[in-house]
Amino acid sequence: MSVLKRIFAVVLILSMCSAFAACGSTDEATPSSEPSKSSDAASPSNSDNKDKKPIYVGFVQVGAESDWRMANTKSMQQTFSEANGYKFEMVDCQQKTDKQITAIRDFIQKGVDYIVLAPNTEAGWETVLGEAKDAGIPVIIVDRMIKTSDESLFTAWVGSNFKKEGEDAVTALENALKEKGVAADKPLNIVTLQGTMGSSAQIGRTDGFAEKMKAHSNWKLLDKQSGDFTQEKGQEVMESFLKSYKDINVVIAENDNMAFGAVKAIKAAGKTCGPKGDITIISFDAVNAAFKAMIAGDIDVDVECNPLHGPRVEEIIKALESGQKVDKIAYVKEGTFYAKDAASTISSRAY
Ligand code: GZL
Repeated sequence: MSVLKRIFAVVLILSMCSAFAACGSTDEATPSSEPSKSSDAASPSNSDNKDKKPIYVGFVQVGAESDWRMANTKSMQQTFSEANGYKFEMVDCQQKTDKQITAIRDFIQKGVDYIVLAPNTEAGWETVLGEAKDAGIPVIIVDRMIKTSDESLFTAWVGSNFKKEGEDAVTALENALKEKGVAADKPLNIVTLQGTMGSSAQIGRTDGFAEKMKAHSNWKLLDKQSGDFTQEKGQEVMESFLKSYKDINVVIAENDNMAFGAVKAIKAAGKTCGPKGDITIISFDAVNAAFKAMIAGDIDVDVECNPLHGPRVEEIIKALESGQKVDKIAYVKEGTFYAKDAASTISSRAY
């Protein structure tokens, strides 16, 4: 080989080596308990946003059991879009906690940057969240809570105060009865359609209502049974209650879809419900269809449970990405809505 060719070959090899060295320094958004350093100024190729690797978010969703859940899913999908700089994968776990545990392990294998978990029930999370912690993947919990003594297993939780919601339902019932002109000392027979047993939404609402209703010695809880937060099961349970008890005065439905099922069962039994009906219905969630049911005169009051967690979770992730500390626990603000106000309020509702 001539001297000139040798010099050219050496120059070519040296320039190729320096090119490979530059590629190796691109910062991969690797999953870690530390915020990813994708915006690290040291790697000039990342200084421009569009070159940033999308943040990989794995969302372990309860299921698609209710209007509330669909609104929750929509909020997460709209927030963690590709256009917003995310790679977003969601697993619908069909209200099965074991499917959620499997989904978390899959996301660990995939090396996501963040795991967002909407836990179906409170128990059974310590082993799998320990695996996520060992893999250095932050876990953000939304909506319901997990039962654990080790708070290092999750980075942050954002959701509702379910016990307060249950207590608010007692106040809602007191006001609904006043609205109807029912004497405060009239004996009342109450049945409760409970949510998914063992979920913090069910536990909080059931316990919160039961504790605060003790102030009313004339209120009697005839029965409570789970309708699993679905309309179909809510209707089935209400049908069985109507067969067992001839004098039900109040239904506490731990979500709107079970309330919709209860309304169908009550009407099919030839009875009436709502502000002008025999049976008072207090529900939870306050989804759009429930406002329509209040306007139609079927439901008396709705205790809100806000599903729009997407922006709240994004705020947490952005803070973590920039190395800021985040609150371990954050409750969302919620209100109570009465049938008489439903028509004037529905247009302002976000879900
Ligand atoms: C409450 C949420 C509950 C809703 C139901 O935060 O977990 O699950 O009340 C949903 O509608 O199914």
